[in-house]
Amino acid sequence: MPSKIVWCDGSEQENERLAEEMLRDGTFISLNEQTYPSCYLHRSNPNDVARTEGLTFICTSQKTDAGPTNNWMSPEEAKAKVRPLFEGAMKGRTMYVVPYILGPSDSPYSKIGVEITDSAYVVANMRIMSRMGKVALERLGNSEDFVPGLHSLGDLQPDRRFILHFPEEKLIWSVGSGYGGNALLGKKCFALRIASAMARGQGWMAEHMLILGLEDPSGKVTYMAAAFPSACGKTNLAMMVSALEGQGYRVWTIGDDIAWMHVGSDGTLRAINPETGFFGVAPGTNERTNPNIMDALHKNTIFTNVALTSSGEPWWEGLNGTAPKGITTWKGESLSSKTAPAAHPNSRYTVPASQSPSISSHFGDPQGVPISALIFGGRRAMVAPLVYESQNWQHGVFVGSIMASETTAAATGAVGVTRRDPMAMLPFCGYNMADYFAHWLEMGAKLKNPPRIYHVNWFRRGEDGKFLWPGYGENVRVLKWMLDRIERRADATETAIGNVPTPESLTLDGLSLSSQTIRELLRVDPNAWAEESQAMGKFYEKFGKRLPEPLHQEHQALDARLQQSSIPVK
Ligand code: OXD
Ligand code: MN
Repeated sequence: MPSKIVWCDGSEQENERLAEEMLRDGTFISLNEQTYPSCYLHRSNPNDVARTEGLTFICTSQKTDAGPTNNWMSPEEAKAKVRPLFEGAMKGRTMYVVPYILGPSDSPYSKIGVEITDSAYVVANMRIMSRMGKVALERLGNSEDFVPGLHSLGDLQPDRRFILHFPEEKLIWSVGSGYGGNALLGKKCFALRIASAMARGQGWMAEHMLILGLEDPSGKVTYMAAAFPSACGKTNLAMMVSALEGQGYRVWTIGDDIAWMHVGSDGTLRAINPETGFFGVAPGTNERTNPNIMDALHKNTIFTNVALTSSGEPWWEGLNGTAPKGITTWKGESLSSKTAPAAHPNSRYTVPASQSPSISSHFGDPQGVPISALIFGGRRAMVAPLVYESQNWQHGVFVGSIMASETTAAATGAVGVTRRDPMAMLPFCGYNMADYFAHWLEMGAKLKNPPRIYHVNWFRRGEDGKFLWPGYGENVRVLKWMLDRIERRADATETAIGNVPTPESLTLDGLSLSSQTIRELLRVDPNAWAEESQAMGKFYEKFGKRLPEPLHQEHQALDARLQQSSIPVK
């Protein structure tokens, strides 16, 4: 029952009109016109600052099709429960109809969605994150082939908040939240949860992966896609200023969060980025950790839940020293020890990808880019070495399936707890994860030259609790090792878990790491891994008989190798 309906065309004029309306009603706060032109701050409801996985449901007719790692409701139950929350929800508000394309407008791999929302903030974000408006309607024409998404802010009460996915009818309902992944339905809801289910049926892959190109001194670019859980540095890695630029190694960005991958006519795995913007975590972002995004953020950017300086500039912890005097927190209060931190730990920027100096010339390539390496990674203080290489596709799928990471502020819940997060898809897989593993295994068989699969960990800590690896721009050294493996120029030591670099095969010149630190970074401790293997076994048990047999075999093989290499515990 909205009082007004607006069909969004995605034009500049429409965007300006919406921004003016939001400035008037307080949804947007303007930022410093000189240093941040066309940038705005939005403060969300304090109870609505991150994805709410506990309120996110996969609604399939059979519970087992959602699997043991998803919340489930039957479609009938879900609709009966949530429909009343939509009744009259838009009374007195404007309803926006937001058509959008995920993927390049002229790509055969792209898909169309239409989001209906009563949030102008959502419209403004969707315009940055996708190809929105007229271009989508034109591509859609008379076709009915689009994913409908219904969104309303409702009353923003967590007990009346639901994010529902109906993969069987390709439909999304979300009510009670205005936060990113809960409300920008093109992102996690469509591009990952619904798309992963579609991809399984249609023989492609929708993954929680960044896409980057590593240019070598000859100018050749090798493309890699990498899956990390939320807030583990995907954006920083995708946009990295390479520490080896002087030696001719450069990183180009295709995407920072989602990869849609198809088998190309030449048998290679080809990836497109369905999005057109970056919805990144602000805290910790600075000139050292991500100079490219710092460059990009100074125009046409929406900041959400960051702090505000007295000169009208955005600020967050980790930007530059301590908070400047007179700063206002993300809640609009003055900063004190009681109101700290100034920016919410999951505060975000929404910025057009085209504004990054690192953007690849193949960003909008309708055929996508050919992927030579897939990288899995997590945040692990211990156990996982800096990098290791799987033996083959099947072993690589096993490595992805046993991924684990310490939780971050990107989702509500405890921070810093180790949880198993296969392929970084735990919160995003729209069907039974055991079937998802089976789909991965099947995809390998379709590829003529499957990408090599790696695992990395930038977060290993020494006995003093400090990070052993400098990270950020130095991570290019690890990417270079992968490239050298692909080109068969780098050595590795075979261990129980996979191939680990020999210290000499890594390019470490210019870094002052002691040989002991390097040894510790690369160390595979069979006893720690034996414990890890038990945790994997527990996780696998959840899936019962549905877990593909090849993964059981890989797990047993790992145990056998660990036993051979184990050091007796005193
Ligand atoms: C994201 C997330 O916002 O993964 O990309 O939470
Ligand atoms: Mn993400």
